[in-house]
Amino acid sequence: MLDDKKVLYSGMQATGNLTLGNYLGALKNWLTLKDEYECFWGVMDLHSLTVRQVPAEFRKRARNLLILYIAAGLDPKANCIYFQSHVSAHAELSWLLNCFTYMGELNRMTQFKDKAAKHADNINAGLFTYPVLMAADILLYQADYVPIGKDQKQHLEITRDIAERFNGLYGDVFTIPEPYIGKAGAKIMSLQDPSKKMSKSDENVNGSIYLMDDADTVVRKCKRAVTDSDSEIRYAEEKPGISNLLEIYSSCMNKTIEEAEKEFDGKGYGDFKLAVAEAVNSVLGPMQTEYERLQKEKDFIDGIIKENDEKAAYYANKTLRKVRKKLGLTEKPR
Ligand code: ATP
Ligand code: LTN
Repeated sequence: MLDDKKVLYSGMQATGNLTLGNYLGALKNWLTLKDEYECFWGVMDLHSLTVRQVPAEFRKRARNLLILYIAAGLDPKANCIYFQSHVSAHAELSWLLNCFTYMGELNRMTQFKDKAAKHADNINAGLFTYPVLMAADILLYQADYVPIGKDQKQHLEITRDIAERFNGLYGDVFTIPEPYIGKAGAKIMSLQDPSKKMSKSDENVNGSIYLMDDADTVVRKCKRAVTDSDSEIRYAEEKPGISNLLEIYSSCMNKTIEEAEKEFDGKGYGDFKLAVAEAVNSVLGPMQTEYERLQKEKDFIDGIIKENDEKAAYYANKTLRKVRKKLGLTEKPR
C-alpha cells in the first residue's frame, strides 16, 4: 500500500460509553502504532446493531466515538478514521465470506455464547455471524496486523482460517493478518469484581471507569475498588484487585509493574488508590478537554468523515472487485 508501509486495521463498536479498559487495552496501543503503519480505524456501527440500539442515541454515540478517536490522539489526516456502515463493501464481503464459514466454527466463539446468554431474548443471526463481518472488515484492507484485546483473539483466528480457506480455493486474494496484543493493559478488570473484565456494558457503573468520568468520580471509584484484607501492594494471582490497580497505574504512568510495586512498597491501600486515581485523571483530563473542543468543530469533523469514507471505500472496493472476479460473479458493464 502507500509508502510500502504495513497495513494495520482495528476498530471498536459504538455501543455504550468507552471505559478505561477500552483505552488501555486498545486505543493506547493504537497511538504507539499510528505513525509506523498505514492505519485504518473503524467505528464499527454495523456490529453494534447485533444488540438493540435507540436510533437517536446510537447516531450520536457513533459520531462521538469517531471524535474520541481523534481526541485520544489518532491523526485523521495521516490515518483513515471512518464509519464501517459508510463503506458498503463491508456488508457485501461479509455475505460472501458467510458462504465460506462453517456453523461449527461460529458455534465455538465464546463471545457469541456470552452475548447469547446476556441477551437471551434477542439471539439474532447477526450475533452469530458477527465474526464473519469482522473478518470482512480486516480482509478488505489486506491488513497485516490487527491490534486487539485478548478477548478478540478468537475472532482473529477465525478471520485467518476464513482467509486461508479462501486463498486455498482461489489463490492469494487475502493477506493473512496477525494479532497485535500490547503488553501492558491487555486486560483491565472490573473494579468491583476483578474476576470480570471491565466492560462498557456492565450494569454496575462502579466497576468501570468511563473515559468521560470527571476527576471526582474517578477518585470515588478507585477508593471503592474491591481489594483484599492483606496490606501488601504486590502483583499476584491471589490478589486480583490490587494486581488490577497496579496494572492500571503502571499502564497510565508508562511504568513497569515492578517499578510501581517498588514505588508503593510499605505504603497503605488508601494512598495507593489515590495515586491510581491521579494517574488515571492525568490521562483522561487532556483527552476530555480535546473532546469538548472537537465537539464544537462540526465542519472540520464532517470534512474528516467525508475524506476518510472515500479513502476507505477506495481500498475496500479494490479487494471486493478481486473477490467478485475470483468467485465468478458477473462483471458490471462499464
Ligand atoms: P461490550 O461491553 O459492549 O462487550 P467492551 O467494553 O468489551 O464492549 P469492545 O467494543 O468489545 O468493548 O472492545 C473494544 C476494544 O477494547 C477491543 O479491542 C477490546 O479487546 C478492548 N477491550 C475492551 N474491554 C477491555 C478490557 N477490560 N481490557 C482491555 N481491553 C479491553
Ligand atoms: N469485535 C471488535 C470490534 C471490531 C474489530 C473489527 C476489531 C469489529 N471489527 C476489526 C478489529 C478489527 C471488538 O473489539 N469488540
